[in-house]
Amino acid sequence: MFLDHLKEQLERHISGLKKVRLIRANKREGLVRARLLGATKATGEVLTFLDCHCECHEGWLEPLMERIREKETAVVCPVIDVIDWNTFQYLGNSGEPQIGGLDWRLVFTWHVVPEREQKRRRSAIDVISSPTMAGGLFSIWQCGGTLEVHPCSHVGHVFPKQAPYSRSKALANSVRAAEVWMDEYKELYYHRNPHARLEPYGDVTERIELRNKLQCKPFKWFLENVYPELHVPEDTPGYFGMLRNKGMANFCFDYNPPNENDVTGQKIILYPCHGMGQNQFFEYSSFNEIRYNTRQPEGCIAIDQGSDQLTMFLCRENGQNVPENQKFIFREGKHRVTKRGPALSNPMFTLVTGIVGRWRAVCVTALQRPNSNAATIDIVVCIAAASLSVKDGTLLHQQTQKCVQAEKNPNMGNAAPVLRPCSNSDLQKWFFQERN
Ligand SMILES: [Mn+2]
Repeated sequence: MFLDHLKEQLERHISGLKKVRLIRANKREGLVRARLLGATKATGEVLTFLDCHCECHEGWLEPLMERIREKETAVVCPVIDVIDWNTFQYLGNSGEPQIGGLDWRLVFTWHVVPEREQKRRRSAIDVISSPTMAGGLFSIWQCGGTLEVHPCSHVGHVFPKQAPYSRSKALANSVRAAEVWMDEYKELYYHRNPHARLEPYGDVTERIELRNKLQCKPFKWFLENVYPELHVPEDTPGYFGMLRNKGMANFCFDYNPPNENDVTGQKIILYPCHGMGQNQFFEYSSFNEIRYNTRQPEGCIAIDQGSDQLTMFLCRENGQNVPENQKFIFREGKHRVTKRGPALSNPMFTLVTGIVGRWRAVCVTALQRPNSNAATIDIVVCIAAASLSVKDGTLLHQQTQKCVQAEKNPNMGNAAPVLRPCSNSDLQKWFFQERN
């Protein structure tokens, strides 16, 4: 009853149109399988895909066709205008079109056309190179194609508030994309989504064979040549994951951005560590930033002037300097470490006394074997000591010279990290952990 218009009514309507065929699936297939079904039945030279909740603007098709004729390896998208979810009003998009990107959760993102691309274009009606297309597709680039947005082609689209069907395969699909296309960079995805490592993603052998057969380029090439705006995290071991407190055991840095389109402005809180990455994923960079980089653009923790609370700001652009209020020193103190070991079990103890590397070793009780050459000595035990750099775990905010401290109730609300004068308290000791 509710969907009657998709039955006979639809058939009747379409039977009056030239060139249009209605192909029905036997069951609800979802977006991508429906597209593939259509593609297998299509007979034309060019495939065009539209969602069912689209409305094409006048003259939308010609610019796309023209570009494909000019360059047959180009995959061209229209500018996607918004159709209001409540009223179905067509809201044009007057500004510069946006292009597609992705973040390290492999979630599709929109962003403005970068300067280098504006410079490359010869006119306002020239196509715009886009790292990904809506949905997040990117591998076309690696295999010799291009993804482009044509500013002269406009199609309206209702952005659904949520998918109308279960998307239980979404995680497995992301994992497949990471496994087939991202080479070693897939680790950056897994660090931010530890549960994805456990997801059964089926067999990707055929997809890898296809990639090899088509001689597709490495993901590194894509990052450097197509998407240099995407910041590639360093993810140095020991400096990413959950940021846990030592005094308030089991409490971690946690951040909830205000919405999907804006990462900034909220305060960092402390919440029981869940080990799922996402909101509790942070990375300490070699530039002394604490980055919240599960999303694009990336957030960096900062201190608002005069405040003792930690707030999310945008990180600098690649190549720019780190703002002073975003610099935190994860302090490393010199600690004296001693080791005691049986002689000769470790090459560092082969000296009777002396310095090996940064170890100063003293070996005691040298015995002479009864029946051996007089020159041979066995060393029984060695004690070695060294001053090693070990993380002491305090996070010093450089500008204010205060330390980040965990507090239960700093502001009548959630537990949160706040700036306090540095002390030796365990509440000021922090450490990164990849997962629980
Ligand atoms: Mn859609």
